[in-house]
Amino acid sequence: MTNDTHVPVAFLGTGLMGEGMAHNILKAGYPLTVWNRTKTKTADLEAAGASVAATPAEAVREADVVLYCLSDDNAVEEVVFGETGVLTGARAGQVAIDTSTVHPETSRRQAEAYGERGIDFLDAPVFGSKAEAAAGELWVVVGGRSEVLEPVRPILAAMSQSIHHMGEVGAGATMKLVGNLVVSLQLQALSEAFVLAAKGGLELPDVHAVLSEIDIRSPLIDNVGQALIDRDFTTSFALSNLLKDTHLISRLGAEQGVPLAGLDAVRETVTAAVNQGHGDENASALIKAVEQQAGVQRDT
Ligand code: NA7
Repeated sequence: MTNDTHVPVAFLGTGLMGEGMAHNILKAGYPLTVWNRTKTKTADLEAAGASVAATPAEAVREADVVLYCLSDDNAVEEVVFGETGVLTGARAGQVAIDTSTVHPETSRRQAEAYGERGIDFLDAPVFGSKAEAAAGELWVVVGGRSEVLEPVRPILAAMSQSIHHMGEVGAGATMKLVGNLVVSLQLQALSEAFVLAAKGGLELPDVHAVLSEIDIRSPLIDNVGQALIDRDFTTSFALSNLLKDTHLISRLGAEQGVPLAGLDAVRETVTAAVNQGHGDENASALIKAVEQQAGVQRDT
């Protein structure tokens, strides 16, 4: 159905990630209705041609495909299951796609509620942050049936550079938490390495040059490493969202009987940095907790 760009789409949650995703769906030619709790965040989309709805229920009423990108499980609870939520406006035949990072159980619960109303569901969280969302270069990991995914693939393709079908509903959410386990550990490793290097008398640009070249190099080391040198903590993925993810990963680990000692350490660091007041800064601000623990004084 959706190779046809006349298919009406609704997008809910136009935060750092959602705004870019919605813009790219609009650019691809789909008629788009958007909704966000904080109204100011839909102004640019409206100027670009999107319709703005007053409630999630109103936003989804005329749509064939409904996407959302919300902070966490609680936000999904309110926007999907709430009083004027998606489920109160949705109708049989629609496809709902949750791109938020949530627990796989939240995906399964949504699939069940939608299924009772004849609505198909995919969990389709995304890798990448604000820049990749704006550029339409996210990486999507999907849980759900192929027959549901294939018709909406062009819509997901409008906002991404690749789409990975991981299995049943919940498999996309599980893959996202597995990926963010690695992200968390890399951020912690890079932070500890920089603090140790600086206290050990090395120049950070020299350290970065080595880490960016040797056989452990990664885009995260390249980009976050440079931002740490510049002390640039502009938010593209908020530290508060990383804290939320460490809790989700811990819960998944406990449920699956997998001890995650590295992740436990990251969660403590992130919690300390959030308690220092850095929750709205970029996730890389977790280095500020490592610095404090190491007795390093910094102005920024
Ligand atoms: P942002 O920029 O913090 O955006 C979060 C969005 O979720 C934003 O639209 C919020 O609305 C919305 N939100 C949060 N809580 C609620 C409730 N309770 N009700 C309605 N809407 C809500 O985060 P990102 O865009 O970086 O991340 C989104 C997801 O992708 C997240 O799962 C990440 O881990 C990955 P607001 O504008 O605050 O009114």
